[in-house]
Amino acid sequence: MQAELETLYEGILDGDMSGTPDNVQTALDAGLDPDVILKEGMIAAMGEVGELFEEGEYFVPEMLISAKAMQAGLGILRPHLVASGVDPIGKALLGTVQGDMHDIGKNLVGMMLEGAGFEVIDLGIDVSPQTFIEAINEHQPQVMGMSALLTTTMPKMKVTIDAMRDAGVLDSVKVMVGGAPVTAEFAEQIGAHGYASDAGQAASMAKAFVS
Ligand code: B1M
Repeated sequence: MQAELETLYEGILDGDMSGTPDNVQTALDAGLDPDVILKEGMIAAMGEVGELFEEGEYFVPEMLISAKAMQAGLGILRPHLVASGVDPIGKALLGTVQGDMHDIGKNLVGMMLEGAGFEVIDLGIDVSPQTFIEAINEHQPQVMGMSALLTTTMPKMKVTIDAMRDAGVLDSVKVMVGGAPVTAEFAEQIGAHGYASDAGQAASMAKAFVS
């Protein structure tokens, strides 16, 4: 791994909140592709954080400070992932499902959607089915994205879709789902219109939905 990426990776692993933005900037200054910085330097580091948690070497506080370091670094990377000055091609509603506090992947999806020209309404984390429905009625988006990182919160995607159907709003919006435990098969089973494995794919899918 290139030295700049390695420093960035290690910094996120160590939860270095103040150093990570500088490490991202150094990698950019070295001419590294923002996508490589994101995937190989940052997302890969969070993957190792997860492994260390599973092995009992990291606990929730370590996961949390690594996540904060990652978020701080994303602040520097954001303008390089998001195009500016583009007229919106549609509205996209986004949220992490009820009971789930993970938002880094969702935030990345939001950035990529903005980069693809969408106006993004991000409802945040722990979003109840009712909140999604109220936001659909208020904002009339063409696309809605739900994120879940826990096997225990994935079922909330189905609960939300069922509630949307009952409220009569499912036909007005294309629903895509994603997050580490989510699969294409699961998406089909719960009646989502699409599944995306990463933020880039989510943006391409959303574009296809509105074209
Ligand atoms: Co959590 N956590 N966590 N955690 N955490 C995982 C998910 C876990 C896999 C760790 C592990 O055991 N290996 C595990 C889940 C196990 C399972 O369900 N099978 C886990 C656990 C158990 C927990 C707690 C229960 C721990 C506890 O309290 N005992 C707890 C739950 C809290 C809750 O939500 N109710 C918890 C808490 C936390 C923190 C708060 C400390 C923190 C989150 C902070 C934050 O998000 N602001 C945290 C973190 C950081 C992780 C790991 C280490 C990293 C997640 C991450 O940000 N990855 C994670 C381990 C792992 O994922 N390997 C873990 C980087 C991010 C870019 O990837 O979100 O997958 P990801 O997004 C990807 C794709 O999935 C996709 O695009 C992104 C890439 O471009 N994507 C979408 C995501 N959403 C999408 C939506 C789309 C399309 C694509 O369309 C709409």
